[in-house]
Amino acid sequence: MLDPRTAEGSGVSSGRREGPDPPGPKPSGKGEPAVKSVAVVGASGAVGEVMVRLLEERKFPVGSIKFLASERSLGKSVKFRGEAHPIQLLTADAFRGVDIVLSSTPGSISKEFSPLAAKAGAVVVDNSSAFRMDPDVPLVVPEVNPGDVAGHKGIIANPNCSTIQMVVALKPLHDALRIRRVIVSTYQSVSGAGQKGMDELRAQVRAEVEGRPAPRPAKFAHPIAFNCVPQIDDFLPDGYTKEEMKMVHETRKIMGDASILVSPTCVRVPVLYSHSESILVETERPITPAIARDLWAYAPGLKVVDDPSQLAYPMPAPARGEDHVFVGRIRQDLGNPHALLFWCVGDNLRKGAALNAVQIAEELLKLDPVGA
Ligand code: 2RA
Repeated sequence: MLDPRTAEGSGVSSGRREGPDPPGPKPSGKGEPAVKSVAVVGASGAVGEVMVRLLEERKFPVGSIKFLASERSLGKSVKFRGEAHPIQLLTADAFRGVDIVLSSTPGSISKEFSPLAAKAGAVVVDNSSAFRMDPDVPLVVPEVNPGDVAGHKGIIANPNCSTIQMVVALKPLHDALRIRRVIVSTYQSVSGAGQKGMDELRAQVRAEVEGRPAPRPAKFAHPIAFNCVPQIDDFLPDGYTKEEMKMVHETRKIMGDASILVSPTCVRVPVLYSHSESILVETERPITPAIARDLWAYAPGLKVVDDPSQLAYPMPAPARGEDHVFVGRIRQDLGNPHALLFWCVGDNLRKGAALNAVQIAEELLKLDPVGA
């Protein structure tokens, strides 16, 4: 069953069907998941482009695909499996007959269109922040809480990039040692702010190197070239930013534990791709680097790169294009046997966004009766 709603009488049975096939997924062969009708919303954006490449790379069972966007993108086309598909206008009608929607649009667009897609019978994997804290919407990182996918009511939220990579690393520690507190400082690349963020860094670096006055900041509050900006998203009255509070609330929801304390500082750095995080974790049971390494050795989606003698540690540039979250610089806290420090790096456009969304869609396939 792809859609738990079908069990509640929405008209499509979850088992073998009598009579003519309804529109939508078709079995593609014995033992193969049924092919899906897929729509990608926002396919020409920085995350959307990666989503499309991942659907190809991971051989997602796409029966038909369409690419939807606002009027601004009309006239453009998206190449998928060697074929150019013109971008179509994002309307409620465009979701008719679609099984899975992968959406990467600003929250305001998601708020309007994701419920319409769900109403039309699709399951939406929504990359915006619009629904992440909605109690009726699962917030999923497949390495952490894949089971939550089954509780969807038509929309599944993809968490924020800085949260995703952190919880992949925290989950094995929490399961074994119970995390009490996390102190995290992020070093977030400009691609987290989309194509415009990358363009702004490149333009400012070029101007600086050529000795010209740098273009005024537009995407970021201050010049980002040769600088660090300790502000991502808007400030809240208590002095935290929205990005920081995403790390607090989303971590608790994904890990299913509201008692975890998270103390975040989010910083934009002049790096094009991949976010880095310096993390101190405090656990109920004592923790050591050896224990953490053992717990991480078989953690899904995670690789330890930690050999100071070889100057080996995770870094954002080599993490670009990688699916794994990388951890290294693993150290005991100097004064606390219940605390450990480490450095965590992940490609924010891949695991931090597009890959996680496609993995959620893959979890949906598992709910479908195989070859039914
Ligand atoms: C950023 N967290 O890096 C955002 C993207 N989701 O700006």
